Amino acid sequence: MSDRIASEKLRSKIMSADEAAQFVNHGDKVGMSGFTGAGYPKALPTAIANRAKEAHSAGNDYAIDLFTGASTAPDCDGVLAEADAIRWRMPYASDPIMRNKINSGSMGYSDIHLSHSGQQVEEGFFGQLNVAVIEVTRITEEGYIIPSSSVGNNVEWLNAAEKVILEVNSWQSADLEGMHDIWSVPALPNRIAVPINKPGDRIGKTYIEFDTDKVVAVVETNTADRNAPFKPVDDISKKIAGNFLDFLESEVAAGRLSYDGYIMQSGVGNVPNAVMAGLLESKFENIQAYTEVIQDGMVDLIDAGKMTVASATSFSLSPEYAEKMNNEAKRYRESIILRPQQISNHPEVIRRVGLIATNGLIEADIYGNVNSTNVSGSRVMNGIGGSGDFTRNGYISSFITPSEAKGGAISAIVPFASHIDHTEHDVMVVISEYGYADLRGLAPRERVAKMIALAHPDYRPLLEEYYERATSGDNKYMQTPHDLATAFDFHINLAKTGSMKG
Ligand code: 0RQ
Repeated sequence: MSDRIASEKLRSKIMSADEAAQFVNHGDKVGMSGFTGAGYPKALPTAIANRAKEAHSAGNDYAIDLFTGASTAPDCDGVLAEADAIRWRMPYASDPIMRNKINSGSMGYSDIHLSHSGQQVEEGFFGQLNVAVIEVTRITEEGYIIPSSSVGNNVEWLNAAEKVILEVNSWQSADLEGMHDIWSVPALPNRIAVPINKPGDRIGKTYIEFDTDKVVAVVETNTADRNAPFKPVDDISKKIAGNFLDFLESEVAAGRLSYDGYIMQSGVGNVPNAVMAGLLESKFENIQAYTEVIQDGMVDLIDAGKMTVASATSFSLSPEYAEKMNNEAKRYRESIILRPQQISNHPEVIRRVGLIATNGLIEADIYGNVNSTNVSGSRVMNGIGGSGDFTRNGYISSFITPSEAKGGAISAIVPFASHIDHTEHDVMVVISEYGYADLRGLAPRERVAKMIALAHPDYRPLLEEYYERATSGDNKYMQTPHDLATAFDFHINLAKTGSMKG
């Protein structure tokens, strides 16, 4: 038995994952830990998937509604989706099997701002949460928990659920203890200000207190987080990173930023990781992060002495860096803070610290509306995640993207975004390998040439032709000119011919 369970009371609840899964019934709403491949339960998802398969082969219904912090991994979202064990899911998912189920219509998906998700469940927007399944590093003598490699919505799920199942994962470094900062947002109407003024402020406890009488099972595991490796930094990503740095330099030249005053938020993905590699070589020092995920590039910045503090809710590391974090968590906990996602993504704190938000996109239109979620307006990629929390509330919002996807068949700059997550009112700077478009202070028509200059040269004439049409003929309104009859020709071409070029 693991020496990580100090509570006598909870030791008596230790059982196998299959036994624990008997507490999860058809129709239950289940809140699991987990955020971008870190800190998700490793044993219960497979045990629940097996229950579903058995029920289905006996001709019975079995499906749960699944709530998490954000995406998980193949051995959580993947196994559950493959077994058709999920009816509905929130607030973010990136697993390919699950994506297919969602896009084929066999699974429901509510794509929700990550900062909203926990409070909406606690307030009962989705009904009663039945079970919380939470991975932990250690259980204290009082039965309180030390979270593992993510905090996510754990506090909210533990508060809201009727029953709690804990997975104690001895693969997670015991030295993670001390890295977490747990502070709960009081329920309405008793809200108070979140007392964080700087990314490095610690305001809470290193463990989560909850009603331990709700614990029905404790399951022991020893399994790695399944983090995926990042793609190597290619030429296009390097150019995007260079253009992003040019933009930061222009803010320094304008007197709005100093070389030691950059506070970063960075989305997950290959391009954001490349930007961080670019920062390693830059003049920026004492960088701070108030963000939601810590990826390899941030660990490199900490190691190089370029980043002093990183506040987030989770890790999203390659397997190599996850191993490194596990071995050296004691050192890293000096400069890394993991908070509940309601705090890491809190609009009030984001606005106060004055960070520069940088996220990826699927497409942006010539006026600066951004689609982060739905390919051709209807096929979900991952979800909005925290991009809305940071874009809307950051001091400056920026988006980074290659000008094309799928070998040139898709342009990232389109006449009219086919789905809009971040409106022209929120989007300030867009960056591709061809430069950056600073949209601040520009009326919609003044943005067009800057946005078209970000597109691949093959697409620029098509975009110019569209704008010409939008500002001529019967199209007489000039605030945000559109030619509605052809506004989605790029997407229609893609569907018909496999290329937006037609
Ligand atoms: O797919 O690898 O199969 O070719 O999307 O694209 O260029 O590697 O870029 O990793 O930064 O992801 C918007 C998806 C960009 C991401 C998105 C395809 C492309 C490739 C990945 P392949 P890249 P990135 C913090 C903030 C929303 C959530 C968010 C995202 C794959 O940034 O999910 O910002 N953002 N959260 O080919 C079809 C297009 C495409 C396209 C890219 N127009 N059409 N496919 N792709 N553009 C994190 C959290 O909140 C948790």
